[in-house]
Amino acid sequence: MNNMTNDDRKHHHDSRGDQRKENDKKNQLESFTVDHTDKEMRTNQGVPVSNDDDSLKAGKRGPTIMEDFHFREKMTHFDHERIPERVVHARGFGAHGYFQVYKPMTELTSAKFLQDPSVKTPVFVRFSTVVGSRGSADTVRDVRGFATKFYTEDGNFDIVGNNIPIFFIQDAMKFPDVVHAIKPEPHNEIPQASSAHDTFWDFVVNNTETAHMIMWLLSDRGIPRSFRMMEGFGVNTFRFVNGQGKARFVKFHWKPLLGVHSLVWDEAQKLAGKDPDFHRNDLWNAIEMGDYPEYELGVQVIEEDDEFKFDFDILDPTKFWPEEVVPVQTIGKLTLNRNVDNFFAETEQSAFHTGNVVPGVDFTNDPLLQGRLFSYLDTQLIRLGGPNFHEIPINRPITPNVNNQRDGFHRMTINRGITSYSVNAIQGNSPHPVSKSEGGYVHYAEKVEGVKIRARSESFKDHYSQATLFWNSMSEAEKRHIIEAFHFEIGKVDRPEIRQQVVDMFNNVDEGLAKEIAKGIGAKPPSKPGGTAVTTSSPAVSQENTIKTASTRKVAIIVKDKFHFHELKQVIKGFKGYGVHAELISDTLGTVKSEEGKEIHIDETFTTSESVMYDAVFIPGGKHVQQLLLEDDALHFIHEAFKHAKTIGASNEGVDVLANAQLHGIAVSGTDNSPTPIVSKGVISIRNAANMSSFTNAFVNALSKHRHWVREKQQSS
Ligand code: HDD
Repeated sequence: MNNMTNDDRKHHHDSRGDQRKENDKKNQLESFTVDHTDKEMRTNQGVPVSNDDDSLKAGKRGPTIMEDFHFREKMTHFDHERIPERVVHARGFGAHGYFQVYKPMTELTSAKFLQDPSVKTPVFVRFSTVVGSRGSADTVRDVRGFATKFYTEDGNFDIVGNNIPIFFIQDAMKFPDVVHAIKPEPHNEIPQASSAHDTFWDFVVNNTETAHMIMWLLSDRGIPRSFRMMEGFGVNTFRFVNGQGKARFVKFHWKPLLGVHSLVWDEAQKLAGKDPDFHRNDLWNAIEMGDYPEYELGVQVIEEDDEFKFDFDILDPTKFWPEEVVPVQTIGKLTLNRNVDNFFAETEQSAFHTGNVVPGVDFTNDPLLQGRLFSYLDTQLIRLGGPNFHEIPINRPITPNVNNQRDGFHRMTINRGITSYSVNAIQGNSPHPVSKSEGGYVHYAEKVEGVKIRARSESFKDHYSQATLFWNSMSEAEKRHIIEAFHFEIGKVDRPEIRQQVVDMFNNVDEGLAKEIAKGIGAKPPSKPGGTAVTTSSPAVSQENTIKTASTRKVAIIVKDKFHFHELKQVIKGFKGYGVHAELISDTLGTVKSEEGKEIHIDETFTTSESVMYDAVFIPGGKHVQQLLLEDDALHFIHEAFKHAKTIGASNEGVDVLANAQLHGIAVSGTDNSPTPIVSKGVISIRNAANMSSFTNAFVNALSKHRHWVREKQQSS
């Protein structure tokens, strides 16, 4: 190395930089990974084990003896194998991937991972629900966590975000309060994973800064279709700082390439019982099948000089920056392409922290963020059992951590050398800090002055304007869903006075909304005119305007013996071309035989699955229809899919099943043998099966719309 020229050094450095890519974290994790296939069993002390089934006893029917070190070791480890769940976001699911920036972001930030489009920065993401315990269900109404750890060459950078761009409260001081209110009530620990109970709504009506967040929580955003189909937001306002030291305010966004889509409430509740792991399964299977979820990283940037130019305080975490006012620039893409090897070791032990930033990213005085900067580090000390959790493989940066910190529970590193203090002369003051120009993290030199005071800024006092803005931005269907969510949530509140207070509080958002809420919960309509002066909307927040695609959606195909093979085959082939997946459902597993005598394998049965697990349903023609017409399970399947506004299709005799199901307000194809399918509010039917491609195209087109809300309207009217 001593003979290296400067150019050599640069080259050496660059090529190391190139290697430090996507696989750096994977390789690091692999050095900790073990696989016991074909290995002989040994104790934790490495002693070969001769019998793992029987404890050591004084006689075959006698008591176990103390000297059975193998039994004691095995049992002790088992007795201690649980750790505390996260105090919030206990239930989560993680995956690995990588991030690539589209172009150098040098003007905005010096963050190294945002400079070189050829570098793939390894990433670990953990999605979560907030309120429920580790074993609760995925599809409950809740905010979803979207926490991302970038393993950059300058250390770990975490965006610890949610799928909603704002928060319940403005000051971290109130975080324990909102969490105590929303968690199960303390006397009986009921209800699990739900905000629909008295203490939460008592908190809401007595803390009106929650109004805006409640609107989002009760909107479709509270029940995502998939982790792959939700946005992520850093929520808090951060700073980007460039190489010249110029700082700007920034908000982070994740935008899913599959668009933002949600379940309907009835479906979400049923899924919570039928498949409590619905979102886990969805993410795991998508990655296993190579449908890698992708999200673009967006940033909204506000110049320091413009800090006070908005009609909201840009540091208030109960406010978002409407995209129409502050555009989102997409600057790179995250791809999730690898499932974990071990849930506990990776997902459960992952520890995120808003304070994990790298040079080029800094904080603001957002009072929620300020409190978070304390909480995340603190909470890991109890959850992960001490100060060395950064040494747990999933949490290790891919850069070395070199400092004078020593000892503590579960220390893994063996630090050589006798100095663990600074300044020292014995080891030449190693390790030594590096200056800003050498890459050392230096906090942005924001000028701060003020008297010590426990108070809220006047500029945080408006609790309703953006709640109205959000309401104004909703489509008719989204508004209807919000009202129905209020009816459910408040319908579960026992105290009538709280129910009335909810009506009165949300009258401040919109009078029409308050009146509708009142109707469903036995409360009085608001007694005075309501609403705010806001008449504008932010179309970007309506899911109606999101990306729509059928790609990766899942269709249930119902078949019994004597279906038409050629119809099924053509449709499945057509689906494949669009990236749509199909599963075959019948009343037993095994195989069914087509009219042509071909056998196909069944994936699920009416016992193991339900329409709520699919995006759409299709019934091919054939004599099997005669039996399907008598099958309650098949009709139930179709009715539920219909109720949940899903795409439904049938060909040939299959159409008889739809006709028999009496789908309200729907036209299906008659016996005229028309070559074009009939498309009626998301129900597609064709009798002429000579060419199934026009049917498949119409079906996939309907599927890409996600749901056909117009049906809900006719059901409720
Ligand atoms: Fe938090 C976990 C997101 C406010 C304190 N939070 C946690 C996780 C996410 C968020 C995604 C789970 C991370 C993981 O997967 O391990 N939290 C947010 C967002 C907030 C927010 C977007 C609003 C902007 N949080 C917030 C406040 C505090 C906390 C105001 C306290 C002052 N959050 C925590 C915590 C948790 C946590 C207690 C529990 C487990 C953990 O940190 O590791 O520290």
